[in-house]
Amino acid sequence: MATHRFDPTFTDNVINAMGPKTTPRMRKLMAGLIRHMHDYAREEELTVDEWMAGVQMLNWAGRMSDDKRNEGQLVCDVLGLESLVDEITFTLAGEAQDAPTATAILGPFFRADTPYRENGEDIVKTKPADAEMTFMHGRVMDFQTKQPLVGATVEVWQASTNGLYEQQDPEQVEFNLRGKFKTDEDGKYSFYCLRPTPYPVPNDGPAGKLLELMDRHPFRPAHIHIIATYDNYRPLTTQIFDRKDKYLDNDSVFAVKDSLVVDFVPRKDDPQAAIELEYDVKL
Ligand code: MBD
Ligand code: FE
Repeated sequence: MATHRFDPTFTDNVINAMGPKTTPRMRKLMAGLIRHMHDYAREEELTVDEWMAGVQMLNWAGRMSDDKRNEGQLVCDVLGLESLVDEITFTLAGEAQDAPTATAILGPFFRADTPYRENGEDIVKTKPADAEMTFMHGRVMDFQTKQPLVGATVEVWQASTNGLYEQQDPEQVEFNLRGKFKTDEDGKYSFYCLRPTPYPVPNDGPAGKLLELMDRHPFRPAHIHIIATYDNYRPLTTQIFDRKDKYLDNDSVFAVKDSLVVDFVPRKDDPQAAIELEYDVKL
């Protein structure tokens, strides 16, 4: 016989409906999810109309999502979930006192098939009129020994000055503002890029609707995404942020950490770039 929804055993019945062939981790994750969702609905006295509005938002996110628009992830991002999970995953793994470079979220605009480029190459293949060309360089090193890691991979991506990543913008050539680099015999990488600029996350879909309903702005501080990998070291996914940016303290996706804030400085005697960023990655 069905139990009344306010009967506390109702939630147990739903959880206990899981069969023996589920894995222990799946059983635990689903039990927690069901329990928290039921408690949430009871505590907030969620109405059918409110629940249906949520369902419609999920359906909308699904309809919008394709390989150029990762709306489900963006919805998680504006609710702080990707940043929370990142923190849980990489803090529970244990940080030494003199720690590796801090992690930050991957975000919805990563592309798996970014090409390798030569050190010193310009990733600005479609140059916007207001480009502030920047030379970014540094080393990848072992966080404990500080030894350079030779042949490490540094992958980067950034949005253009119009606030769009290459796959969002038909005006940019494919893989514009993206590249993978291998560190040289001194553990060094280098490339030319744009000084990153702040921009709003796409706000014409459910993530934008949620921001509007919560009376929040969609802006992210200027950032460059980095993934660094080397042999059997723990891969690093992170972002670095411009110290001069006005959104550092209110990133719409909650990804900023103090240790990831960097200083872009003037660069002399380089016709290709008037700005420079030296950044070492510690794995
Ligand atoms: C971005 O550019 C981004 O990096 C993240 C994490 C979320 C939305 C847009
Ligand atoms: Fe981004």
